[in-house]
Amino acid sequence: QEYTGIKLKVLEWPEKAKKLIPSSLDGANVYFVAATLRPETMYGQTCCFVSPKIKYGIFKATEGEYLFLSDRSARNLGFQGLFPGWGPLEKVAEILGSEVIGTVINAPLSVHKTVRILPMETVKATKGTGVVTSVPSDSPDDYATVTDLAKKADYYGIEKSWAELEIIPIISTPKYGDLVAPTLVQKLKINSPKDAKLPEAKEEAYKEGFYHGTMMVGEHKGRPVSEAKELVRESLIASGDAFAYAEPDGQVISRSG
Ligand code: ZZB
Repeated sequence: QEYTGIKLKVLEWPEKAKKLIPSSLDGANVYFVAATLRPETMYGQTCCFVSPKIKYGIFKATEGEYLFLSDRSARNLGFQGLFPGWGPLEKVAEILGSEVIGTVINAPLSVHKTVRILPMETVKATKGTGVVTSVPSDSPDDYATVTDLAKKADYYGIEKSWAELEIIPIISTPKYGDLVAPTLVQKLKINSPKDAKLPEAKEEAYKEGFYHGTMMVGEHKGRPVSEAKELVRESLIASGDAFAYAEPDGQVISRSG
């Protein structure tokens, strides 16, 4: 799997996390790295998810630049020739997802520039970076999760407003209109982030978005998603806001990728 690793820069840590960040990181930039297959949807980010139960690390990427992701992905990244050295990135801190809930971050390209880290219980430790940026307009899982977070904000220990950023239409489709994910979630009567119909909704949203979607915002407004996808990815990589991230998938990884 070839993912795009989106870098969401930390603007402010919550109090509980501050104690866990080594002082050697004072003045350095730390980025949450979210693995996505849909770079063209980055305009619609409203938050970014971690699993409260997964143990993450902060890893040194280059001088003054650190990445927040799962151990497994840091190991993979170390062998992809993106950063100096060869081998797993150096870990400088270890933090549980639950301890970074509420972190204020910058979401590249997003209409909502400043968003929060929020909890998602269905994040898999074995996929991507364990960090998932949330696009509720086009991802049924994300829509089901933000809806649930807003409904049970107290239970999740968050402020309701963090989960209630406006969901902006970014891709238009013939079948499901301008808000593919909310439309599908309603149509399939999905009412929880653990609903068994979510994989079906995800599959359908992927297909409709890719084959029939048109961009409604950004530099490629009016272009088919199938063309915009690669263009958005390239410009995110060129601006330093993202990098290519290959999932090993059992196969040998070469240095050139
Ligand atoms: C933003 C986004 C916007 C995504 C969208 C999807 C959609 P796949 O196909 O199964 O590989 N994801 C990434 N890592 C994880 C994880 N560890 N646990 C759970 N979900 C994860 O899924 C890749 C997508 O699943 C990624 O792309 C990410 O969410 C999420 F509009 O990033 B995506 C119809 C989907 N739309």
